[in-house]
Order: sequence, then structure tokens, then C-alpha cells
Amino acid sequence: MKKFLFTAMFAMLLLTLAACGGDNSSEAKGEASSGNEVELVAKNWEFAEESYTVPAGDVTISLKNEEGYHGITIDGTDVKIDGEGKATAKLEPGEYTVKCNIPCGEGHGEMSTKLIVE
Ligand SMILES: [Cu+2]
Repeated sequence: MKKFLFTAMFAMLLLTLAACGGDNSSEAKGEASSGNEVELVAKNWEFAEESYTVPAGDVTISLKNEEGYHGITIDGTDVKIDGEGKATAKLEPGEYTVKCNIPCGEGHGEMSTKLIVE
């Protein structure tokens, strides 16, 4: 009986590992095929990166709040995300300023990053 349990657990572990491996490879593929997607990460009171770069065209922008509660607007576009979420916009090449649009505290006024569309 014990041996059976051990075998079952080992099989589950293998399945779990296989599932993880599968996820990783599909993620890598996703990145290669959907370059027009960019994820911005917001913290108190800055974005994780000083700039984000995406190819021009239909761009899907998503926002993740790692710390605090923030939103974004992108100057010169209709993109607006409150809290976490996604927005898609057709973007021409250029440099766009991304600002936090939720009064999130003392550093709110300087909370911005750049979206570089190539
Ligand atoms: Cu803010």
C-alpha cells in the first residue's frame, strides 16, 4: 500500500513538473508571436522600468500594481487603466508619457514612465 502511494505521488510530481515545463515553453512562444504587448508594473511611486518599448501598431498595454493602487493614462492616446487591467490602442511610432491617474500618495506627481513605440 505504501509503495502504491509513493508511486502515485511520484507520478503526480512528474505531471506537475511536466505541466510547468509546458507552461514555460508556451510563454516563450507567446512572447515571440505577440510582441505588441507590454506589461507595466507600478509601485509606490514609480514604474518598474524607466521606459517600455513596443513595436508600432495595435498594442495591448496591461498594468500590474505591485505595491499600492495605481492607474495609467498615456498622453496623446485613449489608453486609461484604473488599477489593474488591459487596454488596446493603435499606436504610431513615437515616445509617449505614461502617468499615474490615481491620486496614490506623496509621490504621485512624479509617477511617470515612457512608452517608446518603434
Ligand atoms: Cu498616482
